[in-house]
Amino acid sequence: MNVNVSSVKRWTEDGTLECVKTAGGHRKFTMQHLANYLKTHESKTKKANLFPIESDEDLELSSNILKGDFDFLIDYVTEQSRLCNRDRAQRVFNGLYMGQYPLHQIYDRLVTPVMHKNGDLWEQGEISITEGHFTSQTIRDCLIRLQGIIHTPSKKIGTAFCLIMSQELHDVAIKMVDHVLELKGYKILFSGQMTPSMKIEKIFEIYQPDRVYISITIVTDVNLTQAEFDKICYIAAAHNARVFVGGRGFDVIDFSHPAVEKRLYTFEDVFLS
Ligand code: B12
Repeated sequence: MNVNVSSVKRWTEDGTLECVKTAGGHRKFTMQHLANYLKTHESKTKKANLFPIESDEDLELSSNILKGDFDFLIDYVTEQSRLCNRDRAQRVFNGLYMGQYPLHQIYDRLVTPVMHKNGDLWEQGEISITEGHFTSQTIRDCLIRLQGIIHTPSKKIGTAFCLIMSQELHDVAIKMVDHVLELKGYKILFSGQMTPSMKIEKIFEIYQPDRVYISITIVTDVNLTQAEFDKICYIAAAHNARVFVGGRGFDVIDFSHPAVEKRLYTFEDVFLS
């Protein structure tokens, strides 16, 4: 942060900067402590190094994060995640968050383009299918780890059920929806890939979600997916839960059910929903 140790000590003593004191009296700082501090002291953000600078590559990366050069960051994260360099890809996620980018912007401006680029590279035959999997799984890990350092409100404002359909494996978008809503203060029910619609009414009875977010990317059997979707909407309506939908699958699925509040396109939309 380009400040001397005595300033850091002073800030911890007057409560400006949180820390944990060990039994031996040492101060320990988590990413969360630093993120909270930077959020309320924006002028300091500009001088902060977001991670230890150990090489020219680190310096270039830190400067591109602070400048918000997303073209550079998209290329960098795509490459590092294909190489399974989790720590390097993670630096960008955490660095952007520490640099005060809202989570939904990191998802809209970095993760979505990286996933699309990964798909394009595979389609053009520039990377193998396994490398495509490396990229998407590294990104998934980075998302989860970033969420681990983010402070989510302990007071909940509602319960959101996030799901994808029984034929679907594409769960990165809905995982990001989950995280944005968790940060807003929702308790999240996340059922992951290939959620069966069988006995789903029990979930509504037991957990009583007041919102349902459904992502559909691929539709292999239109009639089946439509029937599952209609069933969920019907049950949601019976439990007064509002439904939000997203994903290209809704180009072919009719979502005009009265339970559906609206179709969302970006993670900013989710944040504002
Ligand atoms: C990663 C990936 C996979 C991974 C998924 C891993 C995982 N855990 O998610 C694996 C390898 C498993 C996979 C499998 C398959 N995949 Co795939 N996959 C992709 C890839 C590269 C990225 C998808 C992704 O996560 N994108 C990131 C999200 C954030 O972006 P998005 O999906 O465009 O969503 C945007 C919006 O729609 C919105 N959004 C999406 N959902 C929601 C929900 C809400 C509530 C909101 C608000 C917004 C929202 O957010 C995004 C922001 O704009 C895409 C390529 C691409 N261009 O997307 C192909 C792609 C989606 N796959 C495709 C295909 C064909 C398949 C397979 C059939 C391949 C095969 N032959 O086996 C299987 C299908 C498996 C199945 N039954 O689901 C096609 C789909 C084409 C089509 N007809 O629609 C694509 C487009 C690739 C291509 N160009 O051919 N895939």
